[in-house]
Formats: sequence, C-alpha cells, structure tokens
Amino acid sequence: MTETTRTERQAKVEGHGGALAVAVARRRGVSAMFTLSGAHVFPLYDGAVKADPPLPLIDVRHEQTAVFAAEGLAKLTRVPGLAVVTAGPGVTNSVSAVTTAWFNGSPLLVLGGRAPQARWGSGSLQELDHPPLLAPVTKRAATVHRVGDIAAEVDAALALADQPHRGPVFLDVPIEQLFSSAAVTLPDPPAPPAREPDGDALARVAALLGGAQRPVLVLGSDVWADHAEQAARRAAEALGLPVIANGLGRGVLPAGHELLVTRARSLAFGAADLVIVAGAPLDFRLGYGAFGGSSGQPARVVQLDQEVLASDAGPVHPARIYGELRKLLADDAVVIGDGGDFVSFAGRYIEPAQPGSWLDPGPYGCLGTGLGYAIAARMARPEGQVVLLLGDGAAGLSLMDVDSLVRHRLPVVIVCGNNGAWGLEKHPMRMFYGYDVAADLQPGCRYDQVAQALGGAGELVTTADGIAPALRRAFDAGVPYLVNVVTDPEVAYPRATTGL
Ligand SMILES: Cc1ncc(C[n+]2csc(CCOP(=O)(O)OP(=O)(O)O)c2C)c(N)n1
Ligand SMILES: [Mg+2]
Repeated sequence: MTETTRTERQAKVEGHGGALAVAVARRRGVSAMFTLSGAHVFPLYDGAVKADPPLPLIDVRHEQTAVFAAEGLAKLTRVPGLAVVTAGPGVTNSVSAVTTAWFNGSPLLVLGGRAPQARWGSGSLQELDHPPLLAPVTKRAATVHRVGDIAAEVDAALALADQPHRGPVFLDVPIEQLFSSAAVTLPDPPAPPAREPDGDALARVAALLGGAQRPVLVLGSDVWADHAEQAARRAAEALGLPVIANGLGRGVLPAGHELLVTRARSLAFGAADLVIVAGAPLDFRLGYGAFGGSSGQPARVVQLDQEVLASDAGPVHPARIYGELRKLLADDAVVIGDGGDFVSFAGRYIEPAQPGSWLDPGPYGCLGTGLGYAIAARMARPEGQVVLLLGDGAAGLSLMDVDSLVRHRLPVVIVCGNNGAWGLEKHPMRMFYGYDVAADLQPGCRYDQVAQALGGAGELVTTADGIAPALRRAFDAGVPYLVNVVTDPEVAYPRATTGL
C-alpha cells in the first residue's frame, strides 16, 4: 500500500482490500487482528504484516477464540476489537462468540471471507451467504461488494460498533474484491464523542434520591466502557450510596470499600426503596429489575464464607482455592472466569481492586471464552498478573489455545477447578430428578499435562495446603501455567437464582 498524499487529517491510500481495511482499522485505534487462517482472507493478513508499523496478528486454534480475544481486548482497552475469519465454517464457528459480544454490548468488528461473487450460486468452496445468519446478533451484517467501498464500510462499521449501545458488526467481502486494489481517501479519524446528560432526567433522579430511605446503586460494565468509573465512585461516596457491581463495573469501588455491598446483594435489593442502575441491563442477574419487598440474613452467609475460604477439607473445597488466590493477587491483576460453579464461587470471593479488571462471559453465558479472554488480557496488560479461572468442563472448549498462548509468548496463570463434572448442571439435575446424567467428566483428568504437551507448564494439586505453593510457582513461571486443583464434586454453589 502506498500513501500518496496527506492533508492534515485525511490520507489518500492505494492498496488491496486487506491493506485498506487495516489502514482504516488503525485510524480507529484497533491494535491487533485475531484470526485462524483461511485463503479467503489472506489480503487482510498481508495488510497487517505490511502495515507500518505492522498490526499484531494473533492466530489461534478455533475461530471462537479469535472473536473472544477480540472482544476481551475491546472490553479491557475500550477500543473496538477486530477478528478476521475465513468464509463458511470460519464464520459459523464464530457465531457463539459474536453473540456473546452482542449480549455484552462489546464493540467488535468481525471481517469474514466470502466465496467469489462472479460464481455465486454455482457451488464454490464454502459458498454461504453469511449476513442473514449474523444479522440477529449484530448491529449490522452486510457484504461489501466493491473493493473501493472497503475503507468507508470498515470505518462506518467500527464507528457503529463503538456507538452506545455498543455491539458487534459483521462484514464479509467476496474474495475477488478483497484481492483487488483501489485508491481511496481514508475517512477522517473520529472526533471523541461528546455526550451531555439529559438535565431533566438528572433532576428527576435527584428528586427520587432525595426522597429515598434505602437507595442502592448498581454499577455495570458500561460505567467502565464509558470512562465513567471515577465519576461513579465520586457519586457513590458523595451520596453515601451502597453499591452493587457487576461485570466490568466490579472494582470501581475496590475490595473492602465500606459502600460495597455486592456480597449482601439479596438483602440490599430486598430492603431497597430505590435502585439506580448505571451501565447494566436489567436481566436475570438483577432479578429482571424487580427489587424490594423481601428480607434476608446476610450475616450468617458471611460467617460460612469465612469458613470455606480456609477449609482444610479433602477433597479440596473450591472456595479454598480463592482463599489462597486472594492473598497472592496484586491490585492490577486481571481475573477471568470461564466455567460454572467454580466461577460463581470466584464471583463471590474475588473482589477486584480496580475497575476494568474482571472478565466474565456476561449474560449469554457461553462456555469457552476463557482462553480468548486470557490472550486479550495479557496483550492489554503486558506486565500485570493475568489469572484465568477455568472449570474442567469449560476447559474442554478452548484448552487447545494454550498452544496460542505459548506460540505468542503470552504467559497466563490458569487455575482449573477440577470437580470431574459439569457441576452447575449436575447438581440442579439431581435436584429436579433425583439423579443426574450427562454431567460427569473424567475425575482427576490431567489438564495440567495438556498444558505441558502444548508447550506450557502445570501441575496437579490434590490437597488444600498444596494450593498456595502451586499458585506461587505459576505466577513465577513466566510461561502459560495450569494449576489443576482436584476439588470436591459434591460441593455445589449455593445458588438463589438459575437465570431460567
Ligand atoms: C457453550 C455452552 N454449553 C453449555 C453450557 C451450559 N453450562 C453452563 S455451566 C456448565 C457446567 C460447567 O462446568 P465446569 O466448567 O466444569 O464448571 P463447574 O460448574 O463444574 O464448576 C454448563 C455445561 C453453556 N453455558 N455454554
Ligand atoms: Mg467442573
């Protein structure tokens, strides 16, 4: 690609479709391209490696990991993520991850390859019309039919993805267009959005607050996405509002803050006469928005929590893992959860010290986000701790991507809560039917050896006092390291809601 002229804000460029897309993505702040190889999208790779400086290209072992990684990076850096997937199965493999970004309101562009337009209908390799499949789970899903339109379409797609309410956008480009060249003027770099609050609405909220006896403030992921974390903390402290945080809103008030009542949420919501919800959807995680009118007994729960965090029980109680991890976590650690009960325990016991440091799959609840989010976290935070909490079931959906961590030199601590079961399904099924089926996994399966086989490191832990030294070795290892802790299959997370 050659840059022929440059005015103060505009640049004229000539190049193939891939180079044009990369040039525009760069101007929008995109910092990496995640992919799994396919010939339909080769020009995008060529555009990435020949850009000056090159756009980092991270190739993984499943398209959904590529999209999860792009989404994870978007969540942490607050800049749209970019994933590139090949035509047909590359696109269909990415659908669950795109849907996760849709549910999470994460800004993301997925660029797909597409069979040649000239032969459309005659049965070329992987000839599938993708946009109708992606339309329900994206803000826009479309085909770019001319190479000359790629720059403008990619620019508009990234702008749309990043516009509140954020979300994924999908574009595919027929192979002959992506390989062709055009000379275009790159769109202006975006001006930072200026958003003014609605004064009338603010006055109404202030009046409600003035009259409330037991108000509660909920802080969700969009508080972080909108760079409002400091304003939110100042507001909570100035008004003395008890805070419940979820998603990337966790850490806006650090662990131990006197106003943070996340762990007594049932009591707080039950007693509240006003709930102000900032940056979080009113879905099943917030009781569908129905609050107040009930009572609870949080003190007893807290006592029980303290017991299990220090439990010496054998087999290991999963909460003991968090009792140990809490002592070793630095304030800037990024913690990622992918799994069932094991991650629910983490939600209860691990409280981030800073905002933008907690990655869960969000309300789509798709198992398999873990390795992609871990790749993203290590890229976004090259120096800090990155800890992936992985159920043994969830491990099966993305563990091959330890290979991607190894190849791209991305050290991450992976803690596998290995209860030999799809625990979050096993226990409810027993409750409904008195028995369970299709819920068992191999007891003590050596996921640590899988990590070793893929070029990482790891070890098996079967006793409570073995956890802390193993975690220390993992943090010191400097390579992807899987601590495989065999936990008690009979321990179920004490769940008040199922989301159903
Ligand atoms: C892609 C996908 N498939 C199935 C499920 C249903 N599901 C939710 S939690 C869970 C069990 C997870 O098991 P594991 O990761 O071992 O964690 P545990 O509950 O045992 O701690 C399953 C199967 C899902 N959420 N996502
Ligand atoms: Mg399990």
